[in-house]
Amino acid sequence: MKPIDLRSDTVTRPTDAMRKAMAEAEVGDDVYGEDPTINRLEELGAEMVGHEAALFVASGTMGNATAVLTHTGRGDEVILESEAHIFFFEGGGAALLAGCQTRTLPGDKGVLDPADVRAAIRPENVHFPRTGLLCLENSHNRGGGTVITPERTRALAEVAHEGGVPVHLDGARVFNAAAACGVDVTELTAPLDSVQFCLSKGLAAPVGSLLAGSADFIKEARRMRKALGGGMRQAGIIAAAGIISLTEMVERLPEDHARARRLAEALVEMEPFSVDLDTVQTNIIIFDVDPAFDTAAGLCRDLANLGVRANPVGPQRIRFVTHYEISDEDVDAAIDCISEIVSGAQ
Ligand code: TLP
Repeated sequence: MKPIDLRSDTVTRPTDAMRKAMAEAEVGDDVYGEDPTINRLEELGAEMVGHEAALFVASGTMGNATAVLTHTGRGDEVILESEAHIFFFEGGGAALLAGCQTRTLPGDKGVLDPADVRAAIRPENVHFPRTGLLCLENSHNRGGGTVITPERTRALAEVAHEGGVPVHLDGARVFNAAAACGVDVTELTAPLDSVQFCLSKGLAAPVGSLLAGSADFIKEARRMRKALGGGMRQAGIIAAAGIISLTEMVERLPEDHARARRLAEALVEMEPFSVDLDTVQTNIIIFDVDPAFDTAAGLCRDLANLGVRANPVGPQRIRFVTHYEISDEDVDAAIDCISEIVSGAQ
């Protein structure tokens, strides 16, 4: 059996069209602004998310770090949802690189309440840090791929802007979120001051993310990217794959969502697992394993022995992610493997 890799949508390999585009890419020195393929990708990306300009960066983490650095000053406070990727999984970059402290607020399945954000924005007072930035995450990874709707996005932007605070979106999977809401992605991105979105998750490029915002913001972000060592040269070679991501890979995302749903519905039927189907809105499934049955690590080991790879995200919690290398047959085979383990243990 071919291995079924549900660890992440980052595991996808470039498509044949991407490899061809990469081999044929026209390139130049991007630090001089002379890589035509990067320029094309940046223009296309900015236009798609409804912003003036965009910057090609090596990763989602670099895009988020560049955004935090560009928006804030030392000692500022950054408001984040308490399970946000920027807070949880990015090496403390906001503190390490931007000298910011983080203020986390619990969300409902990863989604912040505008009233909580309003209450967390610091008034002017010599004792307080300045609230420098609000970061949102759509879809929300640790929330289970949950979505912030266009209405909630606008409401959150409004309270932040009323308090003079810019808003950055960690939109690593924002095209998944838009597909789930059935809206153009601009509904989720245009009301915000900057957005980072990944080409190398569900969109299957080998490398890269884009950071989008106003022309002035991106001009400054370009300096920050350089300071982070992210000024690349003939990187049109990789940007070429990103253009295919945006032109060919966005439309198929609902297939991944349907497969995630099917997998989640099968898990719900199995005694040792609990999954909140309300959270299964995109291509991520997070579910809990009854400790009387096994630990998350133990079940992942048993699954790996049967050719299904998955990551524990807590002692009793596992994440599955669907992507373009997971077919309907793979979903069936994964369900069979899980059933086999469950029935073997009884
Ligand atoms: N997430 C990865 C791991 O880091 C957990 C994954 O497998 O899901 N924002 C969000 C919401 C993300 O999920 C990720 C990657 C990033 C940012 C960072 O992107 P990269 O890995 O390109 O730095």
